[in-house]
Amino acid sequence: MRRRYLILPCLVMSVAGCSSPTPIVPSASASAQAEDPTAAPVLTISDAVVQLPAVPGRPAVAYFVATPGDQAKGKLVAVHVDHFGRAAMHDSVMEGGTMTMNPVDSLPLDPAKPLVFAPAGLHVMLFDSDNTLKAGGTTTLTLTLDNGAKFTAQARITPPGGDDAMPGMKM
Ligand SMILES: [Cu+2]
Repeated sequence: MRRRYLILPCLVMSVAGCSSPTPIVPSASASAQAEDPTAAPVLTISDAVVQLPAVPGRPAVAYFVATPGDQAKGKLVAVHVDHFGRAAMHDSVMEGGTMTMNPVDSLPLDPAKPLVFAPAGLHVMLFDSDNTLKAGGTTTLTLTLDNGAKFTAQARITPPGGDDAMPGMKM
């Protein structure tokens, strides 16, 4: 049952040369060949969106849905979005009528429960933009699990306020 845990970091590393010795796990390459390439992915990302800030220099925010596959285990520990220097997972909670945000270090994967990042809930704050992204474009969202496995998706860039926002419209 630990197969997938061992294989995915190997795939990620293959760019840098997976043929290098892996003394920690001698059976890793054999298991990789036995892996069914049509097997359901551990994590499927959908509805990925990066919402640009209303005020330049303020953080952007990313939303998406990450659906764990039947074999999923471990934790989501990091999110990266291309063109941003730093990303942080947050959760929004109501406290005394005020919405506040708490940092989230990790989220356990549960096959029965999609991780929904959406307004007023879980979200990803994006800092240190290189200011090249424009509404209507796309960028790459990367999720990293605690075992080092990475999953990517293309995220749509939306204007401040999301798809419904029109130029000059106050949200
Ligand atoms: Cu936040």
